[in-house]
Amino acid sequence: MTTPSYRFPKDFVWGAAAASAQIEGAANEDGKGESIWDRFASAGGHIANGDTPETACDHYHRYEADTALMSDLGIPNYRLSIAWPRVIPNGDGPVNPRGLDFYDRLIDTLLAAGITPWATLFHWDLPQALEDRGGWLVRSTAEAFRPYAETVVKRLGDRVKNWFTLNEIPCFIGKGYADGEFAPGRTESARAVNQGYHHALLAHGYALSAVRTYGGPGARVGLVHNHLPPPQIPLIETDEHIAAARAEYERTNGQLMGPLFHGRYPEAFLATAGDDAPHVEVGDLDGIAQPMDYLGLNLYSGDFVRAGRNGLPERLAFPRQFPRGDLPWLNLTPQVLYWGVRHAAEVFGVPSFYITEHGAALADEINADGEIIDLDRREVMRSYLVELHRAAHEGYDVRGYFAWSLLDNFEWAEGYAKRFGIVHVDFETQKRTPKLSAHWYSQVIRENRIL
Ligand code: GBH
Repeated sequence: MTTPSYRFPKDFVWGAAAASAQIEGAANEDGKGESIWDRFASAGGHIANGDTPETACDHYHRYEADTALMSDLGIPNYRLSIAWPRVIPNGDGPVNPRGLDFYDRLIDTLLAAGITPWATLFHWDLPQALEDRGGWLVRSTAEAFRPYAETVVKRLGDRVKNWFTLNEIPCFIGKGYADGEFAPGRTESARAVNQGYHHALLAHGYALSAVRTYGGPGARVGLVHNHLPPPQIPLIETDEHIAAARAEYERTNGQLMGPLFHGRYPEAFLATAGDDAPHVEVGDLDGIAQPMDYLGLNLYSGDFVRAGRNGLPERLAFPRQFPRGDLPWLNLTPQVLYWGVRHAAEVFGVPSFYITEHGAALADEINADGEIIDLDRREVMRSYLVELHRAAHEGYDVRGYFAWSLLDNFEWAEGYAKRFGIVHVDFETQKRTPKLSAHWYSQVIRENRIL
């Protein structure tokens, strides 16, 4: 007998991920304040089919059953997020004890089921009250994040040991304040947006300090990063195309990864930004560059890049029939799981990683027996995991993978029509049905290898 192939490292962390605004519902219950996504939805015209996060998966009331479901599937780790407006309804005012109590109950329920919680402090649901005072474009929002993070870590830190500060700065700043596709739907100047990026970095540093100060023994913390534009996959793995892809990766990630991992904005970024560069106060970069324990990466799709004419990096357009999921940007490019890790390690010296999200929106169909045989999603997950295995095999310190998402959920501006879950949700009845991908994933976890 030969050794089975595609084994993952011992202690590899397998999990599923979700986010508060996408699953909880109970948008106005138990003292929760309004979030920018509640406002964005009620304003109308921004979200497909007029959908809102008001009820979502009703996880706020169904967390016990959802935990039992995870436990039945053998999912040992769960990445959740805490809703800032549930905990501090006005963003920087008094704490809402009932909001904190919910997370307390949730964490206890998870732990009792043997599931390890991984908590993200901010996954886009900014309190509307803070947006009314300027949102991420003003420094006071980052200042308000500090006491919020401290409150949460003090309350849950005896049981939550794995923390993420912010989810995807390029998304909530870029899409929220530059192109206006996401809440709060603003389209501001480059100068203002760069300042917003800086405030988000600052908030990350404050949250990191909160975990270091109040997290107790064994607490660990990192940021969840994503790439806009998508990570660069060399067209063919030759030295020259790899160099082109790497150069483009460095150029497009320097604004965040420079401050985080080198303690400064890269010269190239400052030269390009010119007068639009952010204003930085003394001490800011020290806080931002405090060492993290790991970097989380959300990786869905990449771009192919080659060394073009003049040796300059050139991004290739995707053919019309290139395989993709149920969203225009969701090009199925498994190599992104390898290159997303390798570029970050090579260019910015990032030492260790979790894949905090990967998954696919697909047009699932329920068969006559009520099953969802999502052969497509399973194949996508499988092919991406092969590339993650390759990264681990080559010695990159990839410690875990979280499937996005546990449940079909409120997919932001796409509403409920785009389904990322490994568990199907009927939004009329709230019935949960694990898809084939969930049953398959459960077996992958059990055997710690790709099947
Ligand atoms: C993640 O965002 C979120 O963390 C999660 O909440 C969400 O549900 C999930 O992924 C699925 O979308 O064509 O170059 O403009 C990922 C959001 C959306 C980021 C698409 C980059 C556009 C690439 N991504 N996106 S581009």
